Amino acid sequence: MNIYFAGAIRGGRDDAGIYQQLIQLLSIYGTVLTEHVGNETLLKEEQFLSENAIYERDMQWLEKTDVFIAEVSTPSLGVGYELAAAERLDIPCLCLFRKQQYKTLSAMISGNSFFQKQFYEESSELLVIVERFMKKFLL
Ligand code: 6IA
Repeated sequence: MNIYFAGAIRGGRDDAGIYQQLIQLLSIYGTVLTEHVGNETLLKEEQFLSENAIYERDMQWLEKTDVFIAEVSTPSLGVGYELAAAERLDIPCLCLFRKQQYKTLSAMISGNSFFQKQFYEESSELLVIVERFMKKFLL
């Protein structure tokens, strides 16, 4: 199973630790195409790719994606774009949002019934959330 994980890069790296945890959890179920999102070393290697190469590669990965998971607590133009692209391709999407004071999820995500949403407070909740979502796609 090909899994596309999306999380903020230029949007801000405050949640990078959570991305890394999620990628580890998701790796149990299949190939995470976008491992670099949670890995600073792999991200540094991306510096050698042109902006267009990054865009084209990510869009090609989306074409072969079975399941899309986005951590959307840190707002990111790139993640928003990828979510819209995943919706166009009819890929099942789960959006994870950490509840925080003064922060609310964009209505373009929370108001769109195509996207499944899960709200959490602690990263320790993610194991059960991911398990519940992923088991629907296991044969
Ligand atoms: O707008 P953002 O940068 O926050 O968008 C993040 C999202 O777009 C992630 O989910 C990625 O899948 C994708 N994305 C954005 N930038 C990159 C990238 N390198 N490499 C791979 N995917 C990306 C950016 C340059 C890097 C050296 C900082």
